[in-house]
Amino acid sequence: MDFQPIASLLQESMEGKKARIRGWIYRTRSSGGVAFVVLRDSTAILQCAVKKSQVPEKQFADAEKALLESAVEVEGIIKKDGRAPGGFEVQATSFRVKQFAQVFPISRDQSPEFLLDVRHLWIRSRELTAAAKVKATVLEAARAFFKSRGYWETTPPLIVSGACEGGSTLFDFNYFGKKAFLSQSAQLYLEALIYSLEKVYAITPSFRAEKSRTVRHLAEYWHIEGEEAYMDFEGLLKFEEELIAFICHQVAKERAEELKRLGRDPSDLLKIKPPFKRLKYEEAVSLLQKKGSSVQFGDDFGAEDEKLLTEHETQPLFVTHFPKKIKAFYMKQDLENPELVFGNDCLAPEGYGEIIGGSQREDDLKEIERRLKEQGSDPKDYEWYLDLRRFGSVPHSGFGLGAERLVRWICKLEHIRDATPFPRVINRSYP
Ligand code: NSS
Repeated sequence: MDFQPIASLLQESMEGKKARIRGWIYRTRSSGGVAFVVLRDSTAILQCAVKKSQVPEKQFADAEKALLESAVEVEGIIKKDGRAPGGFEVQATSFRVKQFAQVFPISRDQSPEFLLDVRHLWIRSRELTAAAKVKATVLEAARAFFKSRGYWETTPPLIVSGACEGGSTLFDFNYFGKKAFLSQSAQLYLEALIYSLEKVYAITPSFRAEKSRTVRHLAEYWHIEGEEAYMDFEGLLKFEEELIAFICHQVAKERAEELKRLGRDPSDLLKIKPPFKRLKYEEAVSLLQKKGSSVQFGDDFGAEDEKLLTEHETQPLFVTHFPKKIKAFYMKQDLENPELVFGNDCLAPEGYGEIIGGSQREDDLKEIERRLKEQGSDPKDYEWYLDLRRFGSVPHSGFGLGAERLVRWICKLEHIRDATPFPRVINRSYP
């Protein structure tokens, strides 16, 4: 008989059937000749009642002795039991310990810093496991959505020679004696790829030397980026909202258990529905001022502003038409109002804030050279990128979605670090 996933045993029809499971000890206690050992596998937890009279003597002694996280194989009969977690238990006929674990360093009420030091063990927790499964489904759904729209998945480089999002958050390193950087965004490379593939996306790590500690910044995060030839700003916003809605629906359908464990009602996600509300930057500034923010036209929104804008919303919303001065050189200017650009942020509701940054791209060579100079960059550093405007330039648009930002909102996580197994934040690269 093969080992069975625990989740497959937690149903009425299994009552009285034989079970063979393996996992790790999640909880354990013994009383009056019975060891109650709760086992955890990747799917669920299940209590095993190991009775002294039902198993060989040595196995009972092992069941009493084995500590948390010991690796165990159990055979027995499934019984309904209202007192057991999940409503079922296994009455063991065999209990084999594969490895006796040492005393597990994690117990209740430990500090966040300590839990980060033992992150390699803490990722076994049920909450982090649930968030990891949601993230896997988010990535799978994103790929499925791009595929349904005829996009090609591509593999842009992570070692790069220039900035995409400005120099202040670049990590540099010695690359065969020359300075090189870790990529902040695949955008410029995706732009190069549209001339052959037209619709492209990439899911890659992006790196940002974020010098402050916040609940929504990582130094290394997974970036879901798309770029499409001939797509205008309107088409871009539609694509973004449909992508977000599709991902939310897939996660609600496939990960309902995990969402509930994390405190998210899956029906919240099923209600996410385009079109999302749109606010021009200027309107957003007045709204914020009315709500008491000190933000002025020309300021970038901080986390607090985004919270004010979204805390009472249940749907994501777009902020569009930002002032040129606060946005990257590659965003196309609004010809009706040349101080503004066709850029957008998509903000998650309930106070979570920005999850996407996107824009229609400037496709005119002269204009983009001018913008580079304005922001203090030397167009010579972007020669290859400018070639894209010399040879067959067409209107195009694209965006970047932060996977952990999205997972944070979907899973209602307090801190973005729990949307990734080994978070990289300021001063931490261990474990
Ligand atoms: O800087 S962005 O707003 N835009 C870009 O990088 C574009 N070059 C993307 C593109 O058009 N292809 O970042 C995009 C998203 C942003 O909305 C966040 O969701 C996420 O990337 N992001 C981050 N997530 C986690 N940690 C940090 N530090 C972070 N920075 C951005």
